[in-house]
Amino acid sequence: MPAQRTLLLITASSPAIRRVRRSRVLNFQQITMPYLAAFVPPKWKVIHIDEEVSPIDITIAVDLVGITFHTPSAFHVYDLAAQFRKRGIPVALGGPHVTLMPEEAQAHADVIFVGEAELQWPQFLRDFEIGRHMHRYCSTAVPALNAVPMARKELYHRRDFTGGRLFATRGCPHACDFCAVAVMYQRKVRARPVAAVAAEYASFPGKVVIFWDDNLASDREYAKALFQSIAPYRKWWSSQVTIQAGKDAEFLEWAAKSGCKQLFIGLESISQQSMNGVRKGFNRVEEYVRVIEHIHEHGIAVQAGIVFGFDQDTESIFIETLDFLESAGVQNATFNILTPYPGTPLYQRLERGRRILTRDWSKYNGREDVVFQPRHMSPETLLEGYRYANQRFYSGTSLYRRLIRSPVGLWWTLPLNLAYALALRSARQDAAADRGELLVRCASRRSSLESVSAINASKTRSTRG
Ligand code: B12
Repeated sequence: MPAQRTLLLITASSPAIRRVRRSRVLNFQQITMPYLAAFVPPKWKVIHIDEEVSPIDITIAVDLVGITFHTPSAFHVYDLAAQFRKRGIPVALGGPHVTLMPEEAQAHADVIFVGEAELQWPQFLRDFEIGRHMHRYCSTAVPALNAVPMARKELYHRRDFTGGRLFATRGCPHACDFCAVAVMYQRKVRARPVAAVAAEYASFPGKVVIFWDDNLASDREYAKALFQSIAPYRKWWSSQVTIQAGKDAEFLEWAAKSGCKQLFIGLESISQQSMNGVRKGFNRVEEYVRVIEHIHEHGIAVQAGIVFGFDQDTESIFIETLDFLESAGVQNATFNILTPYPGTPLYQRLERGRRILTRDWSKYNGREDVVFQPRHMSPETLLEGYRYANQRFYSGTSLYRRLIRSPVGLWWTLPLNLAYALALRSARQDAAADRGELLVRCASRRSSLESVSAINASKTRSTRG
């Protein structure tokens, strides 16, 4: 009988991404490796190292290494791969960056996986066992998800304060030009069978479950059937949807009945021109307030995904966005700096315009660096406006304004906001210490942004008048 082989699966997290994520209270577990492990035949011993939790011992004795990563960790992963390969251990790479940049990744690996790997990963393992694997496995057709296994729970290592995480659907029908998903999944939406998803949902011992779907409301009939079947487990859940879901009363009723406590919605911008400019014109800004109210009426909190730096954004966008979030009583928000991930139409557009400032992928983190030349402001202003938004959102005044306006889920949204405020403060102190600066800069930036906004407001009044 052949000796048992050992496979090391790595969820990569570079120092750059760990720095970015230090202000996040909930550092969510990545599903990918525990899920891919479920496809591995039992004759393999599988070890999973999540770099968010423990460092990698490069001297570990294994037969094969598989690594998943996002763009900001690419260079870090190439270094890791080189160290394993130097020891003669073959390295397989996959994930969004590999799918979007296969030629680059190929140079650093023995084998790469382009696209989804439900069919190719088991095929590769069979090929590897007989010593005849290829160097590139491409998913030529998007896989159906009707018989995929549950992720292996014993391989989750992060303490992310959720009781479980899974996906029900994959893909999104839209083609927003900054989003990697539209390129990776070719806009093909697929769903796992409702019964299989409900069984995985029920199998988590914890009370809080996150659906890591791109858009759980892509197929609203499917979503409603799913909600009906998970309702009896009386857990609480959250997921990502588009604004359209917030208009569908039946969707919201069933979501609420089945334990939905919060929906993450990519509002992206309060500028309609910005939304039109990135092919997300279906986000109708004039509908935002009503949709948010509608979701709140169902007892569901809103987490808004906001992006700054679109071509139509001017300096006033920061203050106007924060004014909006406060007046709409939004409970949570994730702010991002527009980041052109390589392989997306946005990247190609900016590259054609010679506006890409760096190809250092570690700076493609959406939180600490601006990697392109914005149209109506300097990169520094964009970065400081982004910092201002975070600070103001988690300030005592904003917290009061937002949560008093719609006290949905106050018992958990208040502690979560306070935890974020504290985490942000300590991340800011660390970052300022890294840069050898004092914290006073942001305070002075705030007053300068506010005076810009006041000037813009008076300009608007005078043009109207
Ligand atoms: C959930 C999620 C998160 C969660 C958890 C992390 C995670 N990935 O699970 C959180 C909120 C923490 C997060 C953070 C970030 N995310 Co995120 N996230 C997602 C989301 C919505 C789902 C990922 C998922 O679980 N998919 C399900 C699993 C099973 O699929 P998968 O990982 O793609 O793996 C499949 C294949 O890619 C392949 N595969 C992947 N790796 C490997 C490795 C090997 C060896 C093999 C054989 C196969 C293989 O096999 C799998 C089965 O087909 C995706 C959107 C998406 N659909 O991908 C964005 C997405 C991956 N995130 C993205 C980004 C940008 C980020 C952040 C940089 C955001 C930020 N500014 O902080 C950080 C980076 C964090 C990090 N550690 O590097 C981008 C990535 C773009 C890019 N070029 O890298 C995506 C695509 C979103 C988008 N719309 O563009 N994210």
